[in-house]
Amino acid sequence: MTSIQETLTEKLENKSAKVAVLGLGYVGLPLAVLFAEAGYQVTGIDPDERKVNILMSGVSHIADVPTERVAPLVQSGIFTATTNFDVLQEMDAISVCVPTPLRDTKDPDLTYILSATEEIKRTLHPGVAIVLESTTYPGTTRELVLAELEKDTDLKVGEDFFLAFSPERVDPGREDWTTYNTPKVIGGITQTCSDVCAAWYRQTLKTVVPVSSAEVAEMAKLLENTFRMVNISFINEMAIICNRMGISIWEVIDAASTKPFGFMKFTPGPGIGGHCIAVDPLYLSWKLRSLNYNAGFIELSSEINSNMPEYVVQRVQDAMNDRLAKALNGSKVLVLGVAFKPNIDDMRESPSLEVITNLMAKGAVVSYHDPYIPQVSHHGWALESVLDLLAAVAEADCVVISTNHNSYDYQAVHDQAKLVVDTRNAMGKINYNPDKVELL
Ligand code: SAJ
Repeated sequence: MTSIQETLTEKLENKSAKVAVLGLGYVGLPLAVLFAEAGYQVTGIDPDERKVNILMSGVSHIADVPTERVAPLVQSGIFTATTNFDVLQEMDAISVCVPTPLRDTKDPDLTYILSATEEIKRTLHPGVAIVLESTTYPGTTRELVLAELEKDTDLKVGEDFFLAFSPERVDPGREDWTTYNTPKVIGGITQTCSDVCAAWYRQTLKTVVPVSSAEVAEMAKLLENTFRMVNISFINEMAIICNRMGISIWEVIDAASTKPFGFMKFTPGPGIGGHCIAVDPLYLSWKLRSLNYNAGFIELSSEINSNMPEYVVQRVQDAMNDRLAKALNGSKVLVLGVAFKPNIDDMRESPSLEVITNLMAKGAVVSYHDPYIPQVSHHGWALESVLDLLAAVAEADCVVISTNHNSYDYQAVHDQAKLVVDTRNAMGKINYNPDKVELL
């Protein structure tokens, strides 16, 4: 072990190390607060001055991190936030928690990782541990981040600075599994990188799972979320198959779920939203294309999910035709729930938005309601959530349940509606009239 590695490891273990977290979003802020509560002096860095100012006033902008936890850390000075990346020059440990979205072309957008890497490069010095947390394709840490850090410098990875990947596993809103107690995989560019970075994370998180390389850690996260995406697309296709055979997919799932082993329940819906499951697998298939391997299974799964909004609109059109003898064109359709999953206000990649777009394309007069999202603009249209839900339900020719928030009174919606197309089996919770309810 070099003296630099020894000294840094000691500072990380006795908490005298100065820690920086780049990116103060739903991943970075919980981690920054945990580091500070563990006793490190923590500097959160984010280019968004609004976020920094809110935090420096002792207020949290992230629901999972109560203000009551942030305020004392700011008041004591153990946690500070800034937009100034120069502070990296004094840091001993840096956790990079920046977004990795998709471009409109569905290709990875690595601009945030690249700009964070440039700032770290600009301030790189001996004796610093760097952990990338942002979900990305296998090889990013080595081929992109390390390659940039090693340019025009005598500093050596694994000797002077230590670089690892540790996939974030934050599920916003979840209370049982948190940043603290969710096992944390971590893999370094070299063994010494793994050792130093794991020693750092072990001081703060409940369970650290070292793996042999950054690539294993990068791939583990993609396996986790591609597994989920593929299984959701599978159950979506099973829903289409069951509908063609006049069998209730919901009853079939309930029956299959009685198997105590060898089965895992997923439920169909209007598609996949969110910034994880809808995005992460496409990072993998993009990387594989560069290796001249077509990940047919992933591409097909993504295609099935992308087609679900159109399938839902077809089911609406058929239900109105069969049950109301009404054309979709010119009819009033109310969509319930535009968030990408129940009980949250996040509508990134939400399939509900595509359902609305496709309904409008068929000439429907579309309105929506979502208790968490007051207004939406998407692909050339803009709507505000209706204010009087039940009045809107009564006025609509068809109500589409797209995201099944718990706060809805589904019995009241059912009783007021002429026709309900339910993509989430929300009506399964009540004694519904099958003459006016069409389940996916
Ligand atoms: N969905 C279905 N059917 C299902 C499950 C989900 O249609 O059976 C849809 C949801 O409606 C949503 C999308 O898929 O539109 C994604 O849902 P999600 O439950 O996977 O929620 P996310 O996107 O918040 O996923 C996060 C992920 N966490 C991380 O990446 C760290 C994922 O790995 C978790 O498994 C997931 O939360 C979770 O289990 O809640």
